[in-house]
Parts: sequence; C-alpha cells; structure tokens
Amino acid sequence: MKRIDALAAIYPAIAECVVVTIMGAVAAELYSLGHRTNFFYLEHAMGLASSMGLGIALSRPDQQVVVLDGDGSALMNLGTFTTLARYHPPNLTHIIFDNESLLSVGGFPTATATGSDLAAIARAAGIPESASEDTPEGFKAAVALSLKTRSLSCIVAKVEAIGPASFHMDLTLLENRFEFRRYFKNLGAPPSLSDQGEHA
Ligand SMILES: Cc1ncc(C[n+]2csc(CCOP(=O)(O)OP(=O)(O)O)c2C)c(N)n1
Repeated sequence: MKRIDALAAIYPAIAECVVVTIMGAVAAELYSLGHRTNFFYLEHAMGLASSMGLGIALSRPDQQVVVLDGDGSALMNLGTFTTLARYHPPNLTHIIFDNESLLSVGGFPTATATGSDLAAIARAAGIPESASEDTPEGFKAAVALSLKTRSLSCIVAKVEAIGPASFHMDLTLLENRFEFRRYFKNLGAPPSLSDQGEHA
C-alpha cells in the first residue's frame, strides 16, 4: 500500500477532524490532498505529534482528533503509548504510517524493519484497539470504525517507503500555527466549559 493512497482513502473521513501530523513526507502528502485550517503539521518535534494530539483530545472532548505519525517518530517517543493508554481519550485515533524507514531524511531502516511491531507495543501498553492494516480498504475500514465507535485506537498502516515528489508546502509553520489557533477560537468553548461559563 502507498501512503498517499491510504491517505486519500481516509481523507473524507478525517476532513472534519482535528488532524495533527508529523513533519516531512506525510505532511506534504496530506497537504497535497487539500489543506484545511483544522490540519496542523508539527514541524521539528519528531515523535511528539501524538503528545500534542493527546493534549488537544483531553482539552477538547467535543472534537475528534486524528494523529498521523511515522514509525521512526513513534519509535522516538515510545512512552507516548503508555501515556495515551493511561489517559485514554475516546476521541483520539493514532495512525502510524509504518514504512520501516526514516524516509524523510534519506531512508534509513527503523526497528520495525527488524521485527518491532508497533501495534503490539500499543496493545501491550494498554490500548486494546490496536491493529495493523496493509490494504487501503482494510485501513479505511479500521479508521472508520475508530471514528464511529469513539474509542482510543492505534492503527498501524504498513506502507511502502515512497514519498511525495516534492516536499514543498506553500504554508509556513507560523501561518499554520495561527490559523489552527483561530480554528479553535471560532469553534467556541467546548460544551462542558461554556455550560460552566468558564469562557464567558
Ligand atoms: C528530534 C528530531 N530528530 C531528527 C529530526 C529529523 N527528521 C525529520 S523527519 C525524520 C524521519 C521521520 O521518520 P518517520 O517518522 O518514520 O517518517 P517518514 O519520514 O518515514 O515518513 C527525521 C529523522 C527531527 N525533525 N527531529
């Protein structure tokens, strides 16, 4: 499976979600399918997209959050699985595109190339809704189920180590940061907070 095909298969389902991606190839590919102000491409902070997604999911329980991660990035922050399992936000779907490679910096093999299984690691950390998928159809169905049932999930998509022809994105980090912030501002406070008048 190619990641761009996997992304295209889930794009309609995640378009209305708050999406946080890691930097590099996956960001450029999602951007090429159509940027939205509810998409944030986390630059530089390799491994921390799921941590950012967790913070958003906990503070905005009214929003469905989708994290688009890479195997190299997830391997740099394995502690994220235990933290996600501990706080267990039902509104977070953690997707890891596992190409067994640090593709964005030249294609060095990661530990998943030598047998490490990220879905098994996530399950053992306490996220039972974790699975690997290797077809666009299976992947699309797994993502749809996670969004429908609102259950913390870790979906590992096994993909080929192929990136976009160009990594260019006509959007700077700061522009993305401000428009993403504005997206939340325009949503207003989450229902529970506005009920309490906290953001009046
Ligand atoms: C802390 C840190 N170390 C290294 C980098 C450089 N870097 C940027 S992308 C990347 C590879 C990411 O690999 P993976 O998550 O597997 O995604 P892929 O590029 O394969 O899509 C690296 C090493 C970085 N941005 N931050």
